[in-house]
Amino acid sequence: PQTIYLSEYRVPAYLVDTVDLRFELFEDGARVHSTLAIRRNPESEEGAVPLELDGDSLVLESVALNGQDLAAGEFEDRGDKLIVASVPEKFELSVVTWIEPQNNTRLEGLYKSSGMFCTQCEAEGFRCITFFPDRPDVMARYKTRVEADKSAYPVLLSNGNPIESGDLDDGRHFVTWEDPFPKPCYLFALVAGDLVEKRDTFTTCSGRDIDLRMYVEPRNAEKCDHAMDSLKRSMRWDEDVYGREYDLDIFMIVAVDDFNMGAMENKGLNIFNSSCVLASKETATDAAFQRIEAIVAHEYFHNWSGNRVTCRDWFQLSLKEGFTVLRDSQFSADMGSDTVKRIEDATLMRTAQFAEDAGPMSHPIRPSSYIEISNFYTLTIYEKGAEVVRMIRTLLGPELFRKGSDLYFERHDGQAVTTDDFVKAMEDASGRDLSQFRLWYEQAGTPVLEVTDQFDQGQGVYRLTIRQSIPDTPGQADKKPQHIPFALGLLDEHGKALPLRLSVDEQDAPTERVLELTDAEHVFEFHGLTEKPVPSLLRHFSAPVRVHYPWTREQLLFLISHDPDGFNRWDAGQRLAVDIIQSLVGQPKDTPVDPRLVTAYRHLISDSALDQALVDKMLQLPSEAYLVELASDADVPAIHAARERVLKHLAIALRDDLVACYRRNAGDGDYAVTPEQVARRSLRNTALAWLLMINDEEGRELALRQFREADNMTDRMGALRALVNSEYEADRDQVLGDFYQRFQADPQVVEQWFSVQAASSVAGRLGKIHDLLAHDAFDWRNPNKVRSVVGAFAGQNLSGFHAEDGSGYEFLADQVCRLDDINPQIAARLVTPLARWRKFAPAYRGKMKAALETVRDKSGLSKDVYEVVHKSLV
Ligand code: B3K
Ligand code: ZN
Repeated sequence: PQTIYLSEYRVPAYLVDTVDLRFELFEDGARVHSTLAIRRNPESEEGAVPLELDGDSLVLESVALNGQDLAAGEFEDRGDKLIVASVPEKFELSVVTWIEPQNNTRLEGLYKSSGMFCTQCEAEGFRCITFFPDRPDVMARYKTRVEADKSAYPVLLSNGNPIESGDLDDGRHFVTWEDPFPKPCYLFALVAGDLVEKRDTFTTCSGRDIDLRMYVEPRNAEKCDHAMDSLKRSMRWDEDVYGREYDLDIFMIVAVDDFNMGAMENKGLNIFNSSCVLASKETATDAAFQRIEAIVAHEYFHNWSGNRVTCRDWFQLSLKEGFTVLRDSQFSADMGSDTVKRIEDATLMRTAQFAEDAGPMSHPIRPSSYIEISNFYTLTIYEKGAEVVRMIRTLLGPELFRKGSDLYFERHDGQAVTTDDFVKAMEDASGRDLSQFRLWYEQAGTPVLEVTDQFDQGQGVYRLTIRQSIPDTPGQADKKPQHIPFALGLLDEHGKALPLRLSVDEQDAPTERVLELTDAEHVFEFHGLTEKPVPSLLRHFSAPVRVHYPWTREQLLFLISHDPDGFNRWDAGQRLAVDIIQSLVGQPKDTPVDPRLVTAYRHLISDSALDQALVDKMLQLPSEAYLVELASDADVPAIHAARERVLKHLAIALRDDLVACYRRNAGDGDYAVTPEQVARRSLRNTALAWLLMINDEEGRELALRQFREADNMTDRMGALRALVNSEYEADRDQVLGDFYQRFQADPQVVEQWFSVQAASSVAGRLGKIHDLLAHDAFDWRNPNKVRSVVGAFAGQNLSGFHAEDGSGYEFLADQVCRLDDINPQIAARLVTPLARWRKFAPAYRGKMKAALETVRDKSGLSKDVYEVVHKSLV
């Protein structure tokens, strides 16, 4: 396969002004008539070169230039390219292709999902529909006529506004849609199906009424309210916080069951994975409600950050994704708790993005090459990209950042631009120099900050030394220091926040500062202190970096109860727990657990005056995945055992406190997804889970009762998960059976049922995983099902996956090979846990590598899987 380089970017030789599409949809295929108004690009130096259009899996029926059919020698159909050697400066090209959506299992381009037609064009799916210059810097106005059987497909949708509709012969009908905004083809969408419509309206800040519509299968009609409410909140928030008003008269959301990722921001017609949009309290957990709100917001926010201003090329993906993730994260923080959202974001970064950044696929947020762009929809592009934009906001302050965002949208409206254009707008609006900051876009790897300190009693000066280094990553060594905003505070022995005086005579110094690191080493001096303070470092996770500081357990215990910054209280708790668990890895079973952890947890559980949402986060021990990320030569079963040992130790010591916590948090009144209720449900589910870890009879009864009496999925799933992870085998089988009986008609709930088993180190043994794959409800062509069994096993059931005999690795390799022929995008995601083989202890490494080699040797390997496997084996 071919590698594509950013350095080889050239402006397109030809531009497309308008696209006129006509889709004839049938059961055995679809005919696509496309007429493009094309002209030579005045900005291209290439001149009168042949016209090249991209294609993939198309059957070409005819090509005409200015209405004249082209003869065989006048064009060349190379499969992946349609080439017309000689074209005038300005012309109309008409192409007819035949495609087979019903056989499209890759779910790219036009395909069928539960009987309806739908599309996914980002990044390069439009070329599976018709021949086209499939690159985001070719922006055109689209008119789309959809024709299909009227009774099977009463609803026919595309981007923009409907301008015409009517009946045709043979029981068929058509609707024509027109999108007034020029767009790249990756934002094209089409839907045809037998769907129910849910309507609402939103009045924009300038008083325009927008028609809001959701289209879902009839059985899901009652699961739309939450997404619709989330949409309205997002629309209002984007006006209030970013000054962005919606531009079309209609905004549509469609739910489909078979979808490669979460959702897609097609202009005016967002298409969602059903699991990321449909919710009722009976079928969706609190976490799902929150995820839906965030994804609805994310896709809506793309209307400006992505659609009105789009990417010049796919190397600029983080331009829209990083900025939009930041926007949705700010939105979620505003809808709930700032601290809790920050804890969730930092956890994802530190657990999964840091791992990616240290692995074989490590890449900067603006990569400089790729083989398959689908492999670059990563945590780095999305989450680290958002952290980078967040740092710009921290450096500029909220007002100047908003000024920069306004300038960016105004300057580039209707254009396809680069991450550099974004940074330039921020610089121009603020007057700040971000030249060194741009290294965040070019250099991969997670910066490491080594922090040491020293107190000069005589002078009353506290000296903080911070050394920055960035590890080598594939293709990048000897990196330059980056520009890092580093937020900190200092506490005295009573926990009082001290003024941070950077000079002896500084008056009214603040108690929190953002230091700017630009050199490999900095020494900061804080004056006017009488004793050595306790530092509270990298508050709010002010940069996506690792901080190493020789904290003592006393200091961490002190910060857990005294840091005025909620985020860093949580962080101190995590560091303490990590330290304690790490010290037990590989140690004899009777090695004592530091009793101070029990004291700290007892205090947390029983203090109802504390913010319960924060308490709930603080009670969660660092995950196995995080502990693995922190380790080198990771021995997963040993890490699993040490963590479980601490968990059980805590559960035994705090048994009565857990029961009290459970009872104190029981009963919410009417179910609502408020931060307060979410925290209560989560706390009592944590209490249940811990009680069942130690075979507590009262816990077992509470769990069985909660399972039976629950009126919402959070409670039901909390009880189910606790029982599934317990040693009460008969109860486990009983509740799993009941659960399936009750919800078997609901695919989204069946997915949860699969994953609670596959992710369990107790219930998810390999034999069980094979049973799940053989289950009637399992379907290899449905990405959610694959993720909920194979993905959950390899990604969450770490001790099962890393079984010492290597059976988990062989299993994953087999499934990846099998899936590669069906859906290469999903197969390439699934192979990631194996690709990280270098991270693990020698006994595991060799077996992982061998499994990876069997994938490498599969015949007809897709370029998606090829890229991941080869980069990991070099
Ligand atoms: N932009 C889409 C992701 C498309 C992924 C293509 N493989 C969803 C989003 O980020 O909003
Ligand atoms: Zn996005």
